[in-house]
Amino acid sequence: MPIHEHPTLAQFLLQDKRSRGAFGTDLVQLLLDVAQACKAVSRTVAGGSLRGVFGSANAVNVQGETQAKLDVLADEIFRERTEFGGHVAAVASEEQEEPVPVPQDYPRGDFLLLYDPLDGSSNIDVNVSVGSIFSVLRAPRPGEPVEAADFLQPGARQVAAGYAIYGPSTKLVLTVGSGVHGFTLDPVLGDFRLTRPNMTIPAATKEFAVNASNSRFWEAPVKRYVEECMAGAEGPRGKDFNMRWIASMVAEVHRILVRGGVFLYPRDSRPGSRKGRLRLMYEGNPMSMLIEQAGGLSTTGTERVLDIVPDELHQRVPLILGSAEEVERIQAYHRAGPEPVIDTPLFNARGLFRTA
Ligand code: AFP
Repeated sequence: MPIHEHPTLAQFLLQDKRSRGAFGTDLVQLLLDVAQACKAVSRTVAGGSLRGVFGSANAVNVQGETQAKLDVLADEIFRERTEFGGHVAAVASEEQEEPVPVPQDYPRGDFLLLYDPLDGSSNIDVNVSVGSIFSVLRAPRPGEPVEAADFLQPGARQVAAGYAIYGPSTKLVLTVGSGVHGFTLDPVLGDFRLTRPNMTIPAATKEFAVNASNSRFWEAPVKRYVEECMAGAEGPRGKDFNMRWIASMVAEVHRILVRGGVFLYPRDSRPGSRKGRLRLMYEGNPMSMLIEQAGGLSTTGTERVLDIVPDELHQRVPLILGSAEEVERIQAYHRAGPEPVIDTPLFNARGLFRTA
């Protein structure tokens, strides 16, 4: 592959910096440190059962979720690979209750890095794609010691966001505010090489991703949307849809960026999901920046995710994101209020599927 056709991540970022001047070398260096962390996580995940990294760490994180050994390892890798370079003031992780300032003897940088070091952990032991998600904010008081409140910035203030997906190949997808670009890890040379410049999401789609087993807990607008998709060509949408659910958000978002689609993890009536399941700061915000940069939309159902002013670091958020026409439709259903459940032979009034 000629290098100019598939520039490395470093070449691509430096070229963007030189041509647009929208960011400095310090952000380039931070993103290269993040890429190194993703490579190290990729190799650790690939080690799998041969390296004894599967299974539970017999610990519970701030979310109250049992940590996989790889959750803990990936968290350590991200912190060690990013705190030394002098580009961050502090990091915040799904696996850490509080933000972690860089050690006293390291230079303090101007950025705040947030990450979910391993998303989709429940898929690890069954060899399904997992990933890492990251978000970059500016430290509001450069050079000063970081306070937890410094992280509580709306997603619209992100300067960069992205994810790595550890699948049949390891890919890195990121934005620095000028489109979304996909890189593939060259396993021989160890470089991330540009393979999908300017990823864009088709406005229309026939594919939706939702955990349909939660349907009885959904609010009416979401029930209406999913039931209309399930009704297919005979229903109000007049076309058939396909459903996917990988239970690894990174994989769902990657599919949507590659071929379109809509992903829904809405709030529901369960005690732990009344504000949604996914976390705003290091899942919702970075994925929403990517989706919008690629021409899609990302909403809670009633408001733009990137406009949310956070109250706490680990707050959850309802997420509906992807192809613009579908997300706009779902938002319209939320504005319209309760609608009658559609009356077709496939559905009874009580739920998604015929019980007879
Ligand atoms: P884990 O990291 O605990 O596996 O959760 C993954 C996730 O946060 C997101 O990546 C998936 O889309 C979603 O949860 C899956 O949730 P369900 O298991 O409720 O379907």
